[in-house]
Amino acid sequence: MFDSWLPEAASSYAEKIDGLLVFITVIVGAWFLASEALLVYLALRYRRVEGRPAAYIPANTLRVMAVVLVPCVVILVFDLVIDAVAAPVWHEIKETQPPHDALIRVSGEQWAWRFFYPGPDGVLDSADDFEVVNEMHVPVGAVVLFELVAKDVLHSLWIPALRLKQDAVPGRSIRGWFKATREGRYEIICAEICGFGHTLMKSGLVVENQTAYRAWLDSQQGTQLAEAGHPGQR
Ligand SMILES: [Cu+2]
Repeated sequence: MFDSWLPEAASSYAEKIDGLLVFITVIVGAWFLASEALLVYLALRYRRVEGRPAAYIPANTLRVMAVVLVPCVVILVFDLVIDAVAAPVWHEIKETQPPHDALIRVSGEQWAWRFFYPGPDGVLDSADDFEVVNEMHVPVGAVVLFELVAKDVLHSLWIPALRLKQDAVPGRSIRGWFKATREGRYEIICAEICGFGHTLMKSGLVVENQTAYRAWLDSQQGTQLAEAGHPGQR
């Protein structure tokens, strides 16, 4: 039911995240409705009545204390249930790193995303690296390992279709992974207010088949080598 309100799910772990969202929404939603209903009932039931003085009820018996303690225990139990259900998902996404097919360094700056590709040697910070601004290409069905950095202030890499959000912190290189499962073009947004141009800090994620991805890689490498060879013409 709630799934249709969410953006298209385009990663291997998107459905698990959506499942957690629905699970937590149902539990919290039920509590919200129950507590608001009780609030309205009590406000009406014990409203001011002429001639009925307000009563002072000290919480010195277990029966009275139970009014607070029982809901606290129930909430704690639900909290632990949510933790238990969410922990395996967290472990899979954040604490394990499947073997990767592609490596990309993602850099947030005021106000753009920059993507560094390792080039044919597969190693970053080598001579054949190339960079792209505001558009990341990845092959569909491939595990992408990303190294997330920030050049100036805090940013947050948010790709709603992948259900991926990760803060980018200056001075740190944070690793993560995703596997895009559907071809298409998706939004990359900055989810951390990072200054005047924050709302303009949007990029595209292009998920494409191997052939198109190879062709794109070749075109980028060709362009950048040509540019490097003719610096005077830029
Ligand atoms: Cu930002």
